[in-house]
Amino acid sequence: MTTTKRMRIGMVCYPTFGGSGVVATELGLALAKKGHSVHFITYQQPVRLNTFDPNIFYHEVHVPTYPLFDFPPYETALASAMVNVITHYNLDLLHVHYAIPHAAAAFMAKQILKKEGKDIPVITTLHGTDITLVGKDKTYAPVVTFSINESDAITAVSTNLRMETYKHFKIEKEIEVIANFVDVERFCRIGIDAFRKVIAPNNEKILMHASNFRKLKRIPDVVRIFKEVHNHIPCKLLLVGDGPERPAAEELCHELNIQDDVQFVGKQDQMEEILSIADLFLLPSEYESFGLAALEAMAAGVPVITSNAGGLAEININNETGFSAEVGDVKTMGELSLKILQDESLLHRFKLNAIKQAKKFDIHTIIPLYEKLYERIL
Ligand code: GMT
Repeated sequence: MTTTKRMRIGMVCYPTFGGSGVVATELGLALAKKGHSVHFITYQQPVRLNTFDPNIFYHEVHVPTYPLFDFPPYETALASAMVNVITHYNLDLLHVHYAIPHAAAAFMAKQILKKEGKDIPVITTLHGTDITLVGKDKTYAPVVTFSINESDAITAVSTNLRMETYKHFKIEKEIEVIANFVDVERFCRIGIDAFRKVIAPNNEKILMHASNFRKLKRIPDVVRIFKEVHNHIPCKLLLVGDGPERPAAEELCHELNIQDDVQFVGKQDQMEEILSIADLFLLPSEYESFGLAALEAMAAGVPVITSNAGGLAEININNETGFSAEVGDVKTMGELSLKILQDESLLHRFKLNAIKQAKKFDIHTIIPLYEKLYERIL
C-alpha cells in the first residue's frame, strides 16, 4: 500500500450550484476524509459543504464596499485572503477551480508570498466556460492566458476541454486531464417509492433535467423533447435548478399545454435523492466540457439523452448509456427518449450500462490522481 503525505491544501472555487464548485467541494471533502487539511477560500459557504469534518476549514472572503467602488475589487480581496490563509495555516499548495478570476488572484498571492520567502505551488483546474465562453472573450483573454501559464500545474476536466484550451489560448505548458468524478456508492440508491408516487401517482415515467438554466443549457429543447415524449406516453418532467431561462421555460410549457406535467423544483443540493426516482435524464446543451450533471444521473442508474457537444461523448456512450444527437435536434432526442422509455428491457440494460460507465469516474479512482499531482508539484 502506498502512503500519501498529509497535505494542507487551499481550495478556491465558486460556491454556487455550478459544476466547478461542486467538483471542488466534493474533492475537498474527499481529501479531508483521507486526512488532508482542506481550507476553502470563497465568498460564501459552498453549497455542498454541508457536513462537519475536523479537517475542513472555511474562510470567507469579505469585499468591503466604499462609495468610490462601482465594482468592488473582489480579486484583490481574494488574493489578500489567499495570502493570509496560506501564511496563518502554513498551507502546502493552492488549488484554484475556474480560471477567472481565481488563477489571476492566485498568481498575485504567489508573488506576494515569494517576497516573503514562501513558494506556494498553484494548480489551476479549467472547467469549461472559463475557457470556451468567458475566457476567450478578448476582455479577459490576456489575463486568462497569462495566469494559466503561470500556474505550476494545469488540469482540464476532459480531453475536449484540454483541446479547446490549446486551440484558443497560447498555452506553453502541459495540461493534464483529470476527469470529473462521482461517488457511485452514494448516488446508486433505490428510489423512495413514496417520493416517486408524489411526483408520478399513476406510475408515469419521470424525465429530469438539472442545471443553472443558462442559455447554453438549451432549456426550451428540454421542454420540447419532453413534449415529444408526452405526445405518446404518460410522463412527468422534473426541472431541477434555477436561472435566467426559467420564466421563458414556464411560458413554453403553457404554450405547449404540458404545464400540469412539468414541475420546477428549484435548486437542490441532495441530487442523489432526487435522481433516484428518475427514469431518464436530459442534457441537450450547446456545449459541456464534461457534463457532471449527466454523470451524476448515470451513477444513479439513470440513462441520459444528451447532445454530442464538447466532452459529453466522453461520458455518454451512444446506444449504451443512453443516446446522443446533434445540438438542437429535439425531434431525434424525443424519439430516442421514447425508444428507451417504451422498452423496459432496453431501459434496464441502459441503466446497468450507465452505472458501469459511471464507475470509471468513481471518486476512489480520481481522487488519487489529484493526490499524485499535488505530491509531484510539491
Ligand atoms: O455548466 C455550467 O454552466 C457550470 C459550469 C461551472 O463552471 O461551474 O460547469 C462547467 O464545469 C463542470 C464541472 O467541471 C462541467 O461538468 C460542465 O460541463 C462545465 N460547463 C460547461 O462547459 C458549459
